[in-house]
Amino acid sequence: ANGKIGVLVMSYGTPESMDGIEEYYTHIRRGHAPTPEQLAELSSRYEAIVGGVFPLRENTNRQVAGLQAALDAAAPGRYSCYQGLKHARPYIEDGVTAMAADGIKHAVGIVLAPHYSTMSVGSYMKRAQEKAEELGIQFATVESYHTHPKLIEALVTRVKTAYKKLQDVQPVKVLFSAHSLPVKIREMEDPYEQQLLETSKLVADGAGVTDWQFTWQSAGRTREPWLGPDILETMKETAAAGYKGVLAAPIGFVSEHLEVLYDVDIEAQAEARELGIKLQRIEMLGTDPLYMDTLADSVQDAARAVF
Ligand code: FEC
Repeated sequence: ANGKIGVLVMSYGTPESMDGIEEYYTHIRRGHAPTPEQLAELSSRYEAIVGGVFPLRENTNRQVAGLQAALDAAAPGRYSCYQGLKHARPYIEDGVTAMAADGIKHAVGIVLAPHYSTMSVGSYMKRAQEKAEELGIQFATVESYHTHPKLIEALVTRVKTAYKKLQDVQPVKVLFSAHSLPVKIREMEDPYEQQLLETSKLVADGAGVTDWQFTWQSAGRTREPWLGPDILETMKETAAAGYKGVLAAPIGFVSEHLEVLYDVDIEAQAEARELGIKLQRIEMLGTDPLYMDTLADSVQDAARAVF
């Protein structure tokens, strides 16, 4: 047996190449292959983003390495990180299998997304726990870390920095955003919306911002209703109300990937030009030491509570 505590670091996952988009999209759609039109549309979004075609993979690798370093600094030799992706290889189950192969008996799961929803973090954890149980690993979970003081501090700094870049345009409204989910989460007493509002308020207060709103982004392309208003709609209303600038703060995400580089930097930016207002986005957390410490603290708290 291996006395170390395994840490399953989970993230959304991204295709490995343009050829891998179909398999990835089929996995997201729970085994239903996309139509040629849907596939072409998603491929064109990946082609359009800057910073490499699939930046999420490298970003996740760096975050996992950063968390390992933060844990090594806090508790030398005690933790060993493994990666598990929701929709791409290495899948969540692959990560748990790798831990078992190394003789790990105790593990903590954490997702690179600060807010809990049964449809997001909850579904990662369900898969991880099922595999862990099958392989005889005792598994503890970090459900959310959306109010961790270091996470808030890192976001406050980012909002302040981006706000300064909008000095020449007034008035400015801060738009906090996160990935939309189907409206049906409201019937499940899901904490997602409440947690996102908590983070937004703490960051706004910390940055001394009074003019802010929470809005959704990146809603799925399905027929069921998704949580709104969408950021593009909110931008229209904001411009109509006389604002000259918006500061986009996608606090539901921690990395630069399609939902930020396309949905905000390309789509929302085009909308801003159309509306004649200025849009500035905060920098994503990436491997900010404050974020790495947030993850390391959360992992250690979960391990202490259970093992
Ligand atoms: O850069 C990349 O390659 C991946 C970017 C990416 C992230 C991400 C995060 C979240 N999603 C969440 C929920 C849903 C639901 C559906 C859904 C669909 C997609 C599609 C792509 C995609 N998501 Fe995603 N998501 C990312 C990418 N997501 C591509 C498929 C095409 C499209 O609709 O745009 C709908 C599934 C269905 O059809 O049933 C629901 C949530 C997050 C944030 C939390 C997390 O990171 O896990 C929630 C990054």
